[in-house]
Amino acid sequence: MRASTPQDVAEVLGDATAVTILCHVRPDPDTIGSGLALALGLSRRGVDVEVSFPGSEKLPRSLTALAGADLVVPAGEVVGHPVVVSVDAATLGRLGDLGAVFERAEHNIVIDHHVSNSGFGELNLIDPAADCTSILILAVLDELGAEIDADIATCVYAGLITDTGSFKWARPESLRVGARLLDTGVDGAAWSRVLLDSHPVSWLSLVSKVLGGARFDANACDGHGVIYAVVEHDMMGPVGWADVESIIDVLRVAEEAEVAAVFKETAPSKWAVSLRAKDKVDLVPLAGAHGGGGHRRAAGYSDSGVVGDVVDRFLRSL
Ligand SMILES: [Mn+2]
Repeated sequence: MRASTPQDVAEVLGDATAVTILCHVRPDPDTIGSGLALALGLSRRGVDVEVSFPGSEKLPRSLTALAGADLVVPAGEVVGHPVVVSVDAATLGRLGDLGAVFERAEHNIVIDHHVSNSGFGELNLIDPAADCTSILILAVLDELGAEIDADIATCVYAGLITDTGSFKWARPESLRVGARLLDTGVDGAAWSRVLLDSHPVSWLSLVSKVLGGARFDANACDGHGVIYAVVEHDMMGPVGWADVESIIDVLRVAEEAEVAAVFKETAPSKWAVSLRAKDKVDLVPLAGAHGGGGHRRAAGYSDSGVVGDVVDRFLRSL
């Protein structure tokens, strides 16, 4: 795979008249922020743009207030333009049914920052040194000469603050970009609250139930310790999946555990497993052994079956 540069991508997008932008399944603020920032930049050049993500779920409420959210179309209504861009998806599988739209494009482009991304596009702008995909989108927009106003900057900022955990593990470049974005007029305090610090009251009782059932295994992972918890489908009640995604951030504070895992039953017997590590364990091969991927300290995979088997398969693989 030849690595593509922001210039390479800008060259193709600069000539495009219609572009489809695909975000990953169960979209997070980085994939949606990336998609919308690029969509806004392109539509202002007169490009016909559609943004979508696989599945029938709605866009999480916290993301609907981003500028450009009106450019999102349901997966079933995607036209599939000649140029298709995948943003923040580590594999073609993360695009679900929309993977077919990606594959049949005249030109397809992958923009991502997951180290496990093998490069499944014709152009592959993949930079594991970037804290988020949206920072790579900003580089492409700069190459296109797009004006980065507060609307576009807010979309980029959404990916930046969430993928760096409010800049907790941000690299210097991310802080410089963050300052540049805030200078355009992004309301950083409001978006931090909306994207990172807001959950319904029902989330609190779900978290208390899930954490109450958490298990700690001090011997797992060569004695580094693992903590894990399970969110069964019927426990979720009114809590949406986007709120469930953040439970791992509560669980991973356990200081005796190097690795934290949350098993989320997204549909009966269908599981999404989120993994976090501190500094000793590389999660990429661990998630990879289960068909998933991600980053060294944050990764995930899918599994199916009864909860006991899914958890056992995980524990045996450590
Ligand atoms: Mn990301």
